Amino acid sequence: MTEQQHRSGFVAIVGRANVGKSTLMNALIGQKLSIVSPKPHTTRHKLLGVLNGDDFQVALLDTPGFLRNGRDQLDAAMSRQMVSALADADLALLVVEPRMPGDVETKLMGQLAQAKTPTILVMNKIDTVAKMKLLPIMQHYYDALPFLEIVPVSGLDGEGLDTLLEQIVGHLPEQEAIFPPDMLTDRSMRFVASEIIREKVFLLYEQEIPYDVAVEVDEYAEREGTQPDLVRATIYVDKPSQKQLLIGKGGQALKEVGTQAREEIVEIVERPVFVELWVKVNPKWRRKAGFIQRTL
Ligand SMILES: Nc1nc2c(ncn2[C@@H]2O[C@H](COP(=O)(O)OP(=O)(O)OP(=O)(O)O)[C@@H](O)[C@H]2O)c(=O)[nH]1
Ligand SMILES: [Mg+2]
Repeated sequence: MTEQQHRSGFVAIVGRANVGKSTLMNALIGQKLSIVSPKPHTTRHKLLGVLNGDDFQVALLDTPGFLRNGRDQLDAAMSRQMVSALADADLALLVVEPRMPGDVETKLMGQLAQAKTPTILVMNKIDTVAKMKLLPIMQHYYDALPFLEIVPVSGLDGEGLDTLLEQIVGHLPEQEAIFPPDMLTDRSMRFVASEIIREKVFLLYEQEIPYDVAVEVDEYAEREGTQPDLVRATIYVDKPSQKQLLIGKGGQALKEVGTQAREEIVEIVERPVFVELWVKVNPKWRRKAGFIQRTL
C-alpha cells in the first residue's frame, strides 16, 4: 500500500461584501466561527479557521468584503486585513454570486493575477438561481482568469462543498500540518464573544448603527461550578443619539442584544454565562487608528 501524502496550507477567502464568505468558512469548518448577517461589511477581521482531515489540514482565512475606496481608518484597516490574508495564502478562494462579474470582481481578479495567487473561483448561492443560468457565467469567468477550478456551491444548504474541499486539498502543497490538530482558531473566547455581540447589533439594528458600532470585551472571567462566567463588554457608538437608539425604551433593545449574545456564548462554552453590556459614545472612532487597532 502506498502511503498518501499529507497536504496543508493557508487558503484566503476573498470577494465582494455579502457574497457569503463567512457562511462558506463556517460550512467548511462545520461550526459557526465567523459572524454572518444579511448586511454587507459584517466581517472586519481576518479570521483563521482550521479544518483537519486524515491526510490534510486546511487553514482557512476569512476576510472582510473588498473595499475599493476606503473612507476612513476602519475601511483602511479592513482592506489591510484582506491584503495580509492574501500575502500568507498558498491558495485563494474568490467567492462570487452567480452573476456576471462587476467592477469589484474585475478589480480582485486583476490583483490575484498580478500576485500570481493560485485561485479557485467559488460560485456561491447557487440555490438562488436556475442551474442553466450558471454555465454562461462560468464561461465568462474562465475567459477572464485562468482559475484552477470553478466550483458552484451553496454555503447555505451545503451543495458542492465536498467537491470544493477536494479541490482545495488537491491544490495545497505536500507538507505536514501547520497547526496542532485540536486547534480550531487562533482567536480567544474574548474575541469570539465581542464578535457575537457585534453580530447581534448587525442583526437587530438598521441603517448606520451597525457600521458605527465597535465592541470591546473589558472582562471575560471564567468561573467555577454553578457560578456563571462573566462577560463584561462595551459597545462604542459614534453619536449620543445612537446610544439612545441602541439602548432603546427602558433598555429593552440592549437587553435583547445581551440575551441573544449570551445564548450563543453558552452554546460554545457549555456553561452558564452572564453578559453585562455598557454603551459609550466615542465620536468619530472610525477615524481613530489607535482605537481601531485596539478593537480589531
Ligand atoms: N441563499 C443563500 N444565501 C447565502 C448563501 N451564503 C450566504 N448567504 C447569505 O448571504 C448573506 C451574507 O452572508 P455572509 O456570510 O455574512 O457574507 P460575507 O461575504 O461574509 O459578507 P461580509 O463579511 O459582509 O463581506 C447572509 O444573509 C447569508 O445568510 C447561500 O449559499 N445561499
Ligand atoms: Mg463575512
